Amino acid sequence: MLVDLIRVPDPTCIDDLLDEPLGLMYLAACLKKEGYETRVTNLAGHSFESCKSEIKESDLYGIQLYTPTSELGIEIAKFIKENFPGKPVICGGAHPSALPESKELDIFDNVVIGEGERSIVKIVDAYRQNRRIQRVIKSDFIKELDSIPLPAWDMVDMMKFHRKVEGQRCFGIIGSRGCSFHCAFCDQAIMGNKVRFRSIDNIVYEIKEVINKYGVSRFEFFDDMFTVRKSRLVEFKEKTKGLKLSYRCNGRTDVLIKDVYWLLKESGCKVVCFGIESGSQEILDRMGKQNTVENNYKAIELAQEVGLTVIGYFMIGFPGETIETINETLEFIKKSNLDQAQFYTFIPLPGCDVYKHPEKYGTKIISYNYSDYYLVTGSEGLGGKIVETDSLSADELENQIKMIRRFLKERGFRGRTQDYYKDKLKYKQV
Ligand code: B12
Repeated sequence: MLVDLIRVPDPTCIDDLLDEPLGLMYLAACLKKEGYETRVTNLAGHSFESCKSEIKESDLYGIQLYTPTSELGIEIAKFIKENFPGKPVICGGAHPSALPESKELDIFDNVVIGEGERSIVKIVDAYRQNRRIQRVIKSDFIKELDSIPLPAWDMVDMMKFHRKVEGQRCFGIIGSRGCSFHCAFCDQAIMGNKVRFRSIDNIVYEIKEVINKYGVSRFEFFDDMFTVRKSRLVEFKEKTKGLKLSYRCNGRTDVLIKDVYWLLKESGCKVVCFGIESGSQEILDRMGKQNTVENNYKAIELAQEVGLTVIGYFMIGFPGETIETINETLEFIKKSNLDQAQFYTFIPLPGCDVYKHPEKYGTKIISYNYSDYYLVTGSEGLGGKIVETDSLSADELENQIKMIRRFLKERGFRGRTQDYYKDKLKYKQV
């Protein structure tokens, strides 16, 4: 039985080939382990028209849906149903995990909520044995992350993707799943709000496999909580000695322990990215960030003191945003010594609290056209026009984003998402 796992293209993305489809590669590894023939069809970089010819006959199709690409994914499912009649088509990923019962997903034979490693095997087993299985399957969070096989890198051309650390190709890796915070803009439908960690040994084993198979010792950690446990960082540093790692990770700015940043630095971290979001304490509180503007300043300073490059992520247009709060954010950028600032338009992604309860936040969702739910796109780096705040219309918010892009350009920041992989960006010499 051949299972085809499909990554949908994202035409709004500035670089659709930035990262390998890690989630699908995990699913492929699990299916292969159970003896199923598996293929990952990576449609990134294609238009809907050009991707059709890439889709080949198979016994079962699994499609990953993000919200802004869900419509395209549904079109691909229709294409498969028309061209390969009778073949089951199932879906999973962030969008169906948040809205599993939505009408537009009716075309799918099965919908998987959450981490798919166990569920996909259950579904494929059922089809192979001609057994009935419920349509919507809610996956349990996988407690023993070490029990999951390593991602099946051989299913895609790993060197085709563009993510770089210090100008050289890096591999995506995820050492923990879930986040214990409850930010109102975040969709936690897949990984949940309890953090589960892989053992450091298991992570180091993955790193060594990548080095041995691909000669690559550069990584991007996608974890939300990479920096929160100092003891793990100590162990990580010890166990990766001699591997000459270079990596990038996310950090939380309420970690104000200088040792932590030394540990990052000494284990090969070059860049740490903080979700700063706003220069306004009021907006941070409304977001439920459980963090302060003061911590944001301090953490940037601490990380830079040890020689890390610091990138800040910001969000514009969260409910409550006004010209004044935008100015506070710009003030923050002027005063802090960030190496790079990246701005995104706030989008109430299905699954996040603002999407579920817009009235609680005093905001209006003005579009339910999911193709417009992109955070940033195009040369102007604009986001979809999805919300308006009490004091700013969607058009006014867009004008503010344009103004911010000019501001960043004047300051020599690139400021658009994904610019960091370009060779041109000079990292600070340390
Ligand atoms: C790293 C990351 C990225 C990377 C690339 C991710 C990758 N490796 O492919 C980049 C920067 C490119 C990216 C881009 C975007 N991202 Co992003 N990203 C993340 C992040 C931080 C980790 C994702 C990851 O690699 N997880 C690890 C793997 C193992 O999980 P996974 O991919 O979700 O797959 C699992 C399940 O979803 C499920 N599954 C997935 N597909 C399928 C298919 C089937 C058939 C089945 C059964 C199961 C299944 O099983 C997998 C294994 O457990 C998450 C937040 C988070 N911490 O989870 C956001 C997140 C997934 N991203 C998000 C968004 C919105 C985007 C963008 C749409 C932004 C935009 N352009 O506007 C784009 C879309 C890209 C695209 N290709 O369409 C949202 C999704 C919300 C939503 N409702 O869509 C998230 C959840 C952030 C958030 N909390 O709000 N992202």
